[in-house]
Amino acid sequence: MEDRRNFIKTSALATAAILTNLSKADAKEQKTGNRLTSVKPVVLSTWKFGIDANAEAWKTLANSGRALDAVEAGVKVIEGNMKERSVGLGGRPDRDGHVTLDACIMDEFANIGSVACIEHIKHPISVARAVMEKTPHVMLVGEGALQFALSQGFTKEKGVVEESQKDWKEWLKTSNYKPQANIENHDTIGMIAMDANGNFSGACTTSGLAYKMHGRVGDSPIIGAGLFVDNEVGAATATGHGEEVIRIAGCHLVVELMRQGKSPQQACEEAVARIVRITKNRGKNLKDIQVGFIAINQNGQHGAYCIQSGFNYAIYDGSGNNLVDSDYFMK
Ligand code: SD4
Repeated sequence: MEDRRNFIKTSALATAAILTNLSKADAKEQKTGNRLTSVKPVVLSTWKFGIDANAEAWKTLANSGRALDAVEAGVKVIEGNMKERSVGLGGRPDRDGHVTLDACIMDEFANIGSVACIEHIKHPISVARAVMEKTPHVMLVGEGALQFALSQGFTKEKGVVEESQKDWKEWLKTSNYKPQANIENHDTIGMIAMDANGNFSGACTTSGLAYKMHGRVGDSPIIGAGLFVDNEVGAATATGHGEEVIRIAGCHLVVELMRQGKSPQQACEEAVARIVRITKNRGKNLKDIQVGFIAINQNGQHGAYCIQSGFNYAIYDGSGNNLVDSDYFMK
């Protein structure tokens, strides 16, 4: 009897100790702004086609898979859709008629991989991942990137899809290069995710701005510009005029602002404000520029902001897969 009483007493004390430790840990989590279980997993991606990409990513996330696998699988859906005119081989060509693709990927360990100006490859994001996992480098471009892809068993696809050819021939009649804000309304796909373990990854892939100069590279394959992940803080990705995103190292800026205590929304707004200031200082017309950022932090909070109306993003969390209109600067 005595033994049993002692056992119960000891058990009760042990349980109390565990509970105390747990609540201390919980309190610490709250205080340090660490991740909360209720918001995991979560995935966000740019534009309306983000809904389809998120749905694919969710299959991995919902099964406690890794964010890295989720984001790669998610953006591949859009890369593989030949009807998309701004991502993958269905994208519009440069002014010389080449479809050149940019993509990058980043994981929770700050592993990074990127390809720029690669041609004839259906899934540049997977080549970027191969650069990350199988080379001593972080970025391969042009012909070298293609040769590497072929050495890894990727297939060389031929030709430009008919619709893009037609658009290009039409464009050649004027050859007027003036990228317009939201004209295609579904641009680059940037995707950021936090998995069930609270780890972040991101992926970004695009055919870039239509009728760009041959060899032009935008922000999308540049770690810190079109995408940035820091497992201690969160993740951000961008869409829009890449030159403007690169000018402020946009996604690195968003993540660093979150590190300093800004919410994802505040961080996206401040990054846009910086582009606005710089654009004005450079005497350029803000009306011609669109840039949108999306971001998440360790608490699963998210934010989005852009220069002008028209940008939207898809978010998939415990409450489903939803398309949201981003708030914007030029009201
Ligand atoms: C680029 N940021 O190549 C990409 C294009 C894009 O909305 O996102 N357009 O500059």
